[in-house]
Amino acid sequence: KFVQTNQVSIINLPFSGGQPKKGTEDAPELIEQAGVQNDLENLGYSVRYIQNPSFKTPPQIEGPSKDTIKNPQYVSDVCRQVRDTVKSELSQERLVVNVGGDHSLGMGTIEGVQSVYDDASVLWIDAHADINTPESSPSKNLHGCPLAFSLGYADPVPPEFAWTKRVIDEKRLAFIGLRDLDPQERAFLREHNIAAFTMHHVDKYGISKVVEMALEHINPGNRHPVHLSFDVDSCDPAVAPSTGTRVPGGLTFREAMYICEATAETSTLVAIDVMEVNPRLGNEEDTKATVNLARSIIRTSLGQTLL
Ligand code: NNH
Ligand code: MN
Ligand code: MN
Ligand code: MN
Repeated sequence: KFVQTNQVSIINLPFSGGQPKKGTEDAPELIEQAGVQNDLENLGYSVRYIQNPSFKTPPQIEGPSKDTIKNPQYVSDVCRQVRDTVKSELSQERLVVNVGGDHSLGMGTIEGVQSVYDDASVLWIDAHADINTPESSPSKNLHGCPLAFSLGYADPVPPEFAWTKRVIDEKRLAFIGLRDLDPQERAFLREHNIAAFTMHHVDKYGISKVVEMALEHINPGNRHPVHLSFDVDSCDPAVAPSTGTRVPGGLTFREAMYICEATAETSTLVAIDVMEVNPRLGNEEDTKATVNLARSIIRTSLGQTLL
């Protein structure tokens, strides 16, 4: 069903069009410079870098009203391109690491993964559920909406996003790290019985039990490929200070790494997203810590800390 390979494609996605703070477009280059390729080569991987400089085109402000979703055409065009790039790399029997950029890119990475592995599970690590529809979104920022597109909840689908489809089933999706939900997001999670582990669950059961429950739910018997989508704001602001929507009370560095290690141990990982690093927020030390967190998420998910 899925390949065991040492070939990895790192897809740099310099994009900030899904939310209002400039800067996430600078993250991929800094994460690359932190030495990710060397890390992975030391682990025995062969690395191909894919660059998407065309994403840097500044978005025009579309939608004159505060009641409509922001930059729909720009986000849609980029995400569709991302879907195609992810699909093409996975089709060559390679693993993919998608380095954002903001989390609206997730609608593209999910469709790309699902187009090659249609039974893949998604483990979404985030303070937020990113499951707003354009209509339900209070902020009208598309980085809060990718999963609504992947689950087919946006009804009607805005014309710009007509290419998106329902590509994942609720039973193949789990969250860890949630602590900032909008009303309709909470309603979707309850109504569809989605495996949603909040920080309350992390405190109550501990990270090991939570990861075990999440993986057992979406990937019983390790029979499904896994797509790990990691928003760095899942981590505590002390751990990931340079990100656009910091929420107190997040994952510790070790809890974040534990999630990556437990996923690595299943040997079912086919794709990783590392999203929402914004090097323009915070001071130099903050940026360094957050870029290094991203680097650690990547190498740990690919086995660095396992024996
Ligand atoms: N739920 C909010 C929204 O839809 C916040 C989304 N922000 C994120 N998501 N960083 O991960 O706008
Ligand atoms: Mn997110
Ligand atoms: Mn599918
Ligand atoms: Mn988030």
